Amino acid sequence: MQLYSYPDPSTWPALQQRAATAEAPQVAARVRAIFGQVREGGDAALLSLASELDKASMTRLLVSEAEFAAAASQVPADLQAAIRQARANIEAFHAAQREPELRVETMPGVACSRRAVPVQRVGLYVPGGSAPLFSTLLMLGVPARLAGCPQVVVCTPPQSDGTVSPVILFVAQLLGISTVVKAGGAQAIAALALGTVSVPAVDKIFGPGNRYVTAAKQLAAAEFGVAIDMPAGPSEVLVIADETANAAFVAADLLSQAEHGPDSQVVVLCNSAAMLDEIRAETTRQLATLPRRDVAALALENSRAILLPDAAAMLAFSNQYAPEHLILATDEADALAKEVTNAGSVFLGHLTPEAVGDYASGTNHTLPTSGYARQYSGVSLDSFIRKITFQRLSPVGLRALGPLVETMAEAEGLTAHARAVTLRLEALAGEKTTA
Ligand code: HSO
Ligand code: ZN
Repeated sequence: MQLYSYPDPSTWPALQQRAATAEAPQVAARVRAIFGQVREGGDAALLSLASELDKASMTRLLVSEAEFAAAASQVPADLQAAIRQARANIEAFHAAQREPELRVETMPGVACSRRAVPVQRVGLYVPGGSAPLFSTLLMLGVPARLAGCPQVVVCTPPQSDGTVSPVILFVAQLLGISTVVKAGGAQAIAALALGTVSVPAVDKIFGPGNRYVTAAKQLAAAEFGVAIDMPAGPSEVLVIADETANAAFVAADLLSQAEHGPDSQVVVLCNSAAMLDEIRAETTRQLATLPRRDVAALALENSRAILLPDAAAMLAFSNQYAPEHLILATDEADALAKEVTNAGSVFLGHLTPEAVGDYASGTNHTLPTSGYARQYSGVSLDSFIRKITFQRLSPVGLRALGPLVETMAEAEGLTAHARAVTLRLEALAGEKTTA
């Protein structure tokens, strides 16, 4: 971890930079080619890409009923119990996000309302690779189910033996999701955007992935009319620690982000030189004991430990950086939390590691990275619904509002708009009825 002592605020933007993605043009070209292959070849292209890229030889893409049936027995009882509690917590937090239908009479006889309607077809991407993240299926599948999305399609890369992790299948079953496609990478996103015989096309694609998946989601959004949850980059954490922090806890938090991948971003801010030294020493010590220490060590090479004068400076830095995860490792966490303006999800106090939000506290772990916390929220129930507005005018409403709309339409030179009102007002005038 690089150490910076009291950097001048003019140098902060450089310290807040995320690692550049230099290979972007090649990635985009490769992704475009894969979209072409999937468009041309459909299921056959997906099978041949699985054999080429995942080293998995398969004859069918969809997980079969027999595979689902065999899954639960391969998941240890304690893991099943943990997953059930996590699911209950995520469900409780997301169910509470439901809003009642909104009804407002803006003028007498002018009734406006707004109703939430689920996105009809959603695709959930669950990364596989070195560590299949079944927790991501919980984080996406629970709100998709609560929102009532009629079609939920999961894509996840096959392991080299052509199977999908039983834990992922266990979670899918728990959530009542029966369409699980063995496809990963850009080809999975292409299939969800374009549709194939086995993979239904969807309206919105969710989920994290490597840079090919990310580029594919961007292409799907830009050219194929599919919505995506949010732009995504490597996972990141920023910890604000003061002299009340526990160095071992902070180090463990930094490493839990670092172990995700070599491009993970880890930043720690501290107003005490002694505490920051301890945190760095503790990080080095704990790193050596991690099975994924090679990955974490690479991430730490690009990570920063920054000494700042006080809490105000640390908050100002963090708000500028807009971290995906923000940990407030201080006795003053509640007071500092009030000043947070840019962050994906915030972890308060010494007993709240990011890990609890990653799995089971109830908040969502699909969060904006790369500074997008300035503009975007994390995934929530809202991500799976649209709000449709309705209005109805009574005769009283039309008589009151109609003339105003005629005036406005004429002022914009839009005669047909005015006429759509005038004809109705005339019809009302011709009727004997009042009201
Ligand atoms: N920290 C990751 C989520 C995750 N952690 C999944 C463990 N499993 C991105 O928010
Ligand atoms: Zn994590």
